[in-house]
Amino acid sequence: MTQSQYKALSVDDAVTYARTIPDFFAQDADLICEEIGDGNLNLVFRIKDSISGKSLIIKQALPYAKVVGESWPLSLDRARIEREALIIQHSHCPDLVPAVLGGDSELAITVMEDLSQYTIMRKGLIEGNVYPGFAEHIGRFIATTLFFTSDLGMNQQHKKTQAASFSNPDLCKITEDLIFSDPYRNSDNNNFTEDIRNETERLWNDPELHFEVALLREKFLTHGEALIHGDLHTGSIFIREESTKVIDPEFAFYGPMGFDLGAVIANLLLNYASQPGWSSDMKTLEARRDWLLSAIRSVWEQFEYRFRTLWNDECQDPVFNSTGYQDFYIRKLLQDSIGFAGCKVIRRIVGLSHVADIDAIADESLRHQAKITALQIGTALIKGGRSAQSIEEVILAAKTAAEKEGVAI
Ligand code: SR1
Ligand code: MG
Repeated sequence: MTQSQYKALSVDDAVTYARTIPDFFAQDADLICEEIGDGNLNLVFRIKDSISGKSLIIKQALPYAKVVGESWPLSLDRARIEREALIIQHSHCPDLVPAVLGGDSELAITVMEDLSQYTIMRKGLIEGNVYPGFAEHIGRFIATTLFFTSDLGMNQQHKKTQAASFSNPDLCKITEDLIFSDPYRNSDNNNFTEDIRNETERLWNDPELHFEVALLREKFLTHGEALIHGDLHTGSIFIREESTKVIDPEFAFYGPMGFDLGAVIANLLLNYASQPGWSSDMKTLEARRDWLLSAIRSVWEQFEYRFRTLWNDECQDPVFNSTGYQDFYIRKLLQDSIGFAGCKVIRRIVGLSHVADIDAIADESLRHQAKITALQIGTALIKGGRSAQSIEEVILAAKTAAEKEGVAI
């Protein structure tokens, strides 16, 4: 099939395609299909055998951003990038990434394992669930996938070839605009409520903040350290108590490692800021917030432990074992992660694309307060990231913002 034969699948087309996956459904299986995509960019079909219950997912990229419409064209090559990233990530962490069962680059399709027995982590956190295995899982995912796709852990000539094949300009441009530009100026892309206009305009008129954002934007544009997931928020994580699966790496490219860690930290902080809107009493609020802060600490510690172990055992380049270099690198990663986390918090409050943790809070004053708390945390992280020495500085920024909250639950 040539590119011109691309067409958006109907549910019937999805069933027909599902039947071509070798050794999956019986030839005479009665297959039922629903389109379940609720994200910003793609179609997602679940195809299920009505008798055995066996199922798979077909994800298809649309040639434009679904959230905006056809006026925002997007390359279909992101489906290939997502599929190839999933395959690489699954090869490093088979228990943490769904298996790819097939795909077609011209139709912009990836066929993968169905995870319908899992919950999207954002929803689970809003419901007040805690996940004891999460920090180990996500710390290991980030450390392992980044280490083995970086100059530390893979052949450096092969890395250059791989980086070229993961050039992802359209999706990177979304991030460059929505995360590293629009929130800091009066852009038509922004999407904020009038009750936070003063705080938003303060973001537009803060030279110290703009300087730090420029440094982070430069890192995102130029530091091809590893094959990063590129959009590792809690909507890209399927979870249940004992298991975690990372999905949706369509924003994958060779970028700065701290961007993935920052995304996870930011989304735990957004939930932290939102908790007065979801907790029924002060005791519940305190317990949930304590868990979220200890999860942030543990994600960093698990990441650091895994990354250092891989470095000590598997580093491909003897020069990188020079005394002090590993410590220097890890500190820089922590600082980058904190700065990126700050940018990723702020974009979800004033930028185009928001999160349900904040926007779905029913009580107007608690919703307002959650936005203020998030903006305070985000600003503190961006301004403090470059000098940070410990993950405790993130915890302190969150607690400091929470202490200023005025509205009681
Ligand atoms: C137009 S896409 C908006 C956002 O959705 C994705 O999940 C990314 O986070 C992107 O920035
Ligand atoms: Mg996504």
